[in-house]
Amino acid sequence: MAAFYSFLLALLSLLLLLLLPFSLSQSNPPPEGFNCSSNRTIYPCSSYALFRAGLGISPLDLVSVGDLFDISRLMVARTSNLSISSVPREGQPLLIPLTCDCSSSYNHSYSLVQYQINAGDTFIIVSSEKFQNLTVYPDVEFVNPTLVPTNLTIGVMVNFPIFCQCPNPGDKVLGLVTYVFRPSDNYSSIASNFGTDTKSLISLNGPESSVEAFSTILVPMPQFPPPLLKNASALATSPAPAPSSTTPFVVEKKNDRKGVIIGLSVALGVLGGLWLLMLLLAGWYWRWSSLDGRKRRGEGGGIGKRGENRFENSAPEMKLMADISEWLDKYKVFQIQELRRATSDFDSSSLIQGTVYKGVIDGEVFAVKKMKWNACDELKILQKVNHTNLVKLEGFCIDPEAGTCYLVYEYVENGSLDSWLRDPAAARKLTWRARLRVALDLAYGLQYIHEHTWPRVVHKDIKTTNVLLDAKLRAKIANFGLAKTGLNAVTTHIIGTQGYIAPEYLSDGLVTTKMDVFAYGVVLLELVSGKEAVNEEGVALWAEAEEMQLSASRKGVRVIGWMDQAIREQSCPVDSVVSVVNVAMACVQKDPSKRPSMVEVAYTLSKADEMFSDYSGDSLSSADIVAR
Ligand SMILES: *[C@@H]1O[C@H](CO)[C@@H](O)[C@H](O)[C@H]1NC(C)=O
Ligand SMILES: *[C@@H]1O[C@H](CO)[C@@H](O)[C@H](O)[C@H]1NC(C)=O
Ligand SMILES: CC(=O)N[C@H]1CO[C@H](CO)[C@@H](O)[C@@H]1O
Repeated sequence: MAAFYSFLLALLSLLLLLLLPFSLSQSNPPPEGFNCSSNRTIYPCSSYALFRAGLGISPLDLVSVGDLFDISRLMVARTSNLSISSVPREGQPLLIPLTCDCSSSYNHSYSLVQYQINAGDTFIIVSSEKFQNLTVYPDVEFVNPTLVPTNLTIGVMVNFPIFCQCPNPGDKVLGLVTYVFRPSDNYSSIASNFGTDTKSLISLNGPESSVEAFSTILVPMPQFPPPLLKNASALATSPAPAPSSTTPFVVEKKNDRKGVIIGLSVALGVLGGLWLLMLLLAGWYWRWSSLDGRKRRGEGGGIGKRGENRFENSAPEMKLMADISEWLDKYKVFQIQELRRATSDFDSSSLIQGTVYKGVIDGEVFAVKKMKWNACDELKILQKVNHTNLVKLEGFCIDPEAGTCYLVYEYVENGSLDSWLRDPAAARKLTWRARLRVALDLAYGLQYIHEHTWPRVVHKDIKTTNVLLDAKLRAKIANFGLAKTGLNAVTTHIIGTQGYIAPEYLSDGLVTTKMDVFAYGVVLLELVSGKEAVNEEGVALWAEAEEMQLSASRKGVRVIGWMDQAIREQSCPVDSVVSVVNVAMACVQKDPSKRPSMVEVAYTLSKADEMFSDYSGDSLSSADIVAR
């Protein structure tokens, strides 16, 4: 009998062993995190996380905490009941606003935060130390299926799924706070810290005895600020300005344009403020839809393979309550009436292009871009950047009734580079010297966002339609609408999309600064050739250029035919043109690691520019180019 049982046991173990690999390979939901629950409010919703400033290696000052969660210092200050200039003490509780969404593929609710991997980072270190256990690594692996956790490349963007949950429809709460239960905590102290009761904690999280140290629990927040933060603000250290080494504005020189608007005082109602924060945060989704030729080239789709896009389909329809009439951080908040007056009620005579209108306010000209409210995501990026070669955002306006949002930019007189290159008369005015300057301006602008912002900003949509020329034909990069957020949806196979998009992004959805370098290389090729990034047959310019370089060695006459007629007519130094083509070809290499950084590009091009100064007047000839 005993022999029979042991036989049975052995059989069972064998079965188990055989089955195990199958059960492991199935994508079961990760063990942690909160399940989406059918009786919750429709996702997404506004939620919060309690973060403690400066614990271990996690950030201390408001700017760095904001950077970690991809929100502004102002938002962190607002939801943490602190003044914007305050410096939190170590361990001070901060309330981080999140947009909580349900992923139907995992049946878990998360707020995805993008994080760029630095040296020494692992999923475990970042989730347990930087994000203080607000998420755990199995879930991180789960939402980043294409990344190998043991082989993370520095600079790669990773989604960290911060745990969160939406309240039940009937609950009278402002939101649920994701709270990491510390060994010294108990339900009654947490309840009194958030102005709630232990009963609600038990019903949300089960009995206190079942909660393990450093696991996450949900705490309802019936009022703002919760008692915890009322006390905390009293303890906050004096209003010394945030240390400048951590602000993203250190490198560039501030120019005192009269349009620069600095205002700090904010008089938002608390509720209105929270709604605005939610609004600004919730824009994972937005896509740029004006000013460009994407429609013309069928470029609308893009690539939908990446983890972050799983959450992009459920655009929230939130009612906007904010009636904002004061200054918000660095930006002027415009009134809708003001913008209507400025643009003759958005009359077609004021239309510049797409949904961008020219508006005159107090004698100063602005460009006003009209978009759906969730498009305001661009604000988040733009408030981190300030450079002469980037189009400057001056302010914004939210029209809650229409659900629209307006971004107000400096007006850049001479329109897009694209329109200059396509019009033969204009292209002639854009001399080689001017083109070289444009190339340098763009290189400086990109170098700035790649090297001097943290986390690094990747523009993701560099192309000639997003390059604007000012009165002196100096270039400025516009449209940060796609920056750091994903493209969406399905059209992977449209050839036209490949015009500016780096191969590794197409195949793996990799977002790094090197994808901007690639697109920049294409812009250089356009500057030299005057051609579009994709021709009528759908062949990418960079592919054509590669071919041209090959045929050049076989003495093809095509090289000269390939150059822009408008600059061929003018005399210009051959060396300078050739070095720009060389830089362009280096930028469009298929292997991203072989592409130069924008620092190197800017250096090389400035040499080409110097070459121009020494230029004595040799004109370009076919023999010269073919010989090289
Ligand atoms: C996160 O949890 C681990 C235990 O799982 C703990 O050792 C660590 O200190 C926690 N991190 C923070 C920042 O509290
Ligand atoms: C790690 O990643 C790099 C680049 O992504 C790749 O070349 C290398 O083969 C990978 N190594 C392992 C052990 O997977
Ligand atoms: C800086 C700030 O917003 N402080 C507020 C914190 O909360 C208390 C109580 O509601 C307010 O009186 C403070 O003004």
